[in-house]
Amino acid sequence: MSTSVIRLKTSVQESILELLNEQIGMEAQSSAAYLSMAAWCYSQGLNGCGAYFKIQSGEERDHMLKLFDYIVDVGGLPVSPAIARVEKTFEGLRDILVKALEQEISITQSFNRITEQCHKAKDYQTAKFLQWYLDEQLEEEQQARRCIEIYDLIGTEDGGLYRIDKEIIKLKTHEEK
Ligand code: OFO
Repeated sequence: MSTSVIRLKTSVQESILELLNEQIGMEAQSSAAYLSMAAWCYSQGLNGCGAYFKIQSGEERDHMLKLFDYIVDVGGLPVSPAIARVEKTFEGLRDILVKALEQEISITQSFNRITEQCHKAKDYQTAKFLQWYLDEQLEEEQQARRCIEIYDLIGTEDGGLYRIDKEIIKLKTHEEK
């Protein structure tokens, strides 16, 4: 007689699992978008920003895997997400920095929505898990805003882009604060 492996019932509602899986897709898309931003920066000689976005891309993948692991832990089935095409050309570094901030804001809004649904479903365990992401988003939005401030404060006159590039990577190496 063959044995089949079945997943036991989970306390996390199917609708919440679906939202978490959608978030996996969002984190993967974010990771891909940041990698594309890194590629563009490197192509412009902006190696500090290239490194900044490459690190950010890795962080987004980590966020994705943390969600993946949680779904496994609660007995659900996580997805391996499909990635939509990402933008490859940008108007300039400031355009990228603004897009990065907008991306982070939409991710924060998404986590707020999922957390709200968890509260409605009385799924306090998942809501507690999501608190880590909300804390992380506070930091990520702050960092994305700081990049734009650095850009605007230094300006692009007199080799400013070179200095902006040097300052932005410091946000990841924690030399700036
Ligand atoms: Fe994972 O979104 Fe930024 O963080």
